[in-house]
Amino acid sequence: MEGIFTRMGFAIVEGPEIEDEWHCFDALNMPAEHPARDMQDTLYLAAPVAGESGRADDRRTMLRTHTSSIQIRYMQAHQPPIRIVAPGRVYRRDDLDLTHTPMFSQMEGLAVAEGISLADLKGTLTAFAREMFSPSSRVRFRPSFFPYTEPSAEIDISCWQCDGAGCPMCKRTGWIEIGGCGMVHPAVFEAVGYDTEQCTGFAFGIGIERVTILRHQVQDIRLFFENDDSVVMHSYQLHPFALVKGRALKFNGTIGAT
Ligand code: 2U9
Repeated sequence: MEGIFTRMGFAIVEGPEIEDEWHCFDALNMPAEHPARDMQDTLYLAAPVAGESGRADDRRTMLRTHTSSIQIRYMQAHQPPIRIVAPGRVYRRDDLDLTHTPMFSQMEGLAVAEGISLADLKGTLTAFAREMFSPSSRVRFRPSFFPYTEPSAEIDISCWQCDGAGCPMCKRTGWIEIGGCGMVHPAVFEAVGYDTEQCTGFAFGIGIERVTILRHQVQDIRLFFENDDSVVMHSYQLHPFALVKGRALKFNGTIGAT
């Protein structure tokens, strides 16, 4: 995923997993008591930790619920034009099942400049889908709501198994949801001090495990975190430079062998 976006001119940016509420919620148009915060309930630390800025008021209390907080930090430090993707682990209160874990990974993208439009967003996501899934992929936007984008949409990709005809993989709909997106809400630009008359931007979020599950027909999201040898070795076969416990494993050709 990083390769596809860097080839389109996006820089990769990372940031802290322990965050403060302002970077995770307030700056993204989710003030205290906003109902959207309920859906992003997370783990709070018993005692705040000091942020790397060293400022006395830089106290971090929670695990980030999305990597948008990275992009808020990046905008505070850089003026437009910007084009970044922010991959990383995020945390949400969620019950474990086949498709949900309280920790998962996402990649969010953000492009801000004068004249950026919804057409740029759709073109970028279509180019991503054609490299990631199939050269004949099409992208569909389904209207949705997020406090930090307006308008907002869910991103559907035409099913790469049946090319939209309908099959078990797409539950006979012809479409597969991979994330959400929209045009950045002006309140977000105001929070970071950008001129809302000068610039517009698009943003998107894609679940990394979700993309992997779909591409490789993984049956259960928990397999990614259980450290089962056969899964680890199989992933290594797919990605020969995969690191396990900090060292590269050599694959001897037999899935399941260590
Ligand atoms: C900034 C402003 C807006 C990022 C966005 C989504 C919609 C979204 C989900 C996809 C699957 C999270 O991993 S997931 O569960 N994300 O639906 N994310 S718009 O919007 C931003 C980001 C940064 C400054």
